[in-house]
Amino acid sequence: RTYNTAILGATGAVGQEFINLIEERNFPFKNLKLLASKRSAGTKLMVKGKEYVVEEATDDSFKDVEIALFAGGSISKHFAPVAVKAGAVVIDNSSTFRMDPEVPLIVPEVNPEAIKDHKGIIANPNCSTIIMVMALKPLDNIAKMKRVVVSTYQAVSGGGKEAMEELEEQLRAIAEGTPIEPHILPGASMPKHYQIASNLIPQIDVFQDNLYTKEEMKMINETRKILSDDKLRVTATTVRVPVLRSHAESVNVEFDDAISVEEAKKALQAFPGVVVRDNPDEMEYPMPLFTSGKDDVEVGRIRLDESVEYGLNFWVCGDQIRKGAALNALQIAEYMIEHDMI
Ligand code: 11C
Repeated sequence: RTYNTAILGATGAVGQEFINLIEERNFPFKNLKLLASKRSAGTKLMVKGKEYVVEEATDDSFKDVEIALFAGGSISKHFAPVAVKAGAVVIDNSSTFRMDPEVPLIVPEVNPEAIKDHKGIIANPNCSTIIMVMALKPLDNIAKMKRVVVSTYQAVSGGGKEAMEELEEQLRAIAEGTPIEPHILPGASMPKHYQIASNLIPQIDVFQDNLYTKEEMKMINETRKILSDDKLRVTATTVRVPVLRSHAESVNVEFDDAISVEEAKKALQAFPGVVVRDNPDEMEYPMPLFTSGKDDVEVGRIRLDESVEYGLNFWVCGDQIRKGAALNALQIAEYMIEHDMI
């Protein structure tokens, strides 16, 4: 069977990836509605060889829609309840509902069992959280985790299409020797902007009272919710790097029990959506260069943390727009279709 589907935020980086993926994966849509804010309405987009005109999202847009894929942003807050009321299942990539106890927060390979508790909205986690939990879950399955320390190296795509364009402009300006005037990163609405080309920015999203950034707190809180483990200790430092669309993360995990590098590799390799690329003798390890535009998350540099009793270090890379956003959301919809949940 096929499903009336809507994509809200169709013109952004995640929206465009939704379109690429529904074509690539043959997603069973019947009628397709491409929706966006007033600013982008009227844009023409091709899907499976057919031209669609992006419509302005209104309270009437979701009539007869069965699956609503929301690309993210503040627009979700108003339209998610509207779409649910109209009878749609909403898979929402914004941070609005993620920590709501009534809303499942899902990575389909990790906690699909939580989907059944949904009341219309299912939240897609933050990109850096998804990529990390894809590697944590198979390890937690074999040795109980007690503490995670993560430092991220996040691509500019997390800041949207404009941030990607800003990096490309700045790289051109450096090559041509022309002046650079940053205007997007670390955040378009922030009072100051910093150059990203040839630089690192240790601020993603706004600072909180505890001096962590909101991105860091998302990694901490969302990881606990997805793994259903309130006691798991997580600490994070999140950094923007001059990479276009694949996040990388250095992760240190402490366990209650012993775990060997071989056991970890075996568990990671067997986990769907994870590829182990780890061969120091051949200088083989994950890099954004390999994971950009790809579905799988790659893990490497797996080694014991010799400073603690039971600990591992590893390095994980994953495409921010695919597994970190649109692919994970679409996989949630596919899972629900497969299990007669829609
Ligand atoms: C970034 N993680 O890399 C952010 C983007 O909560 O979905 C996604 C923000 C979110 O800037």
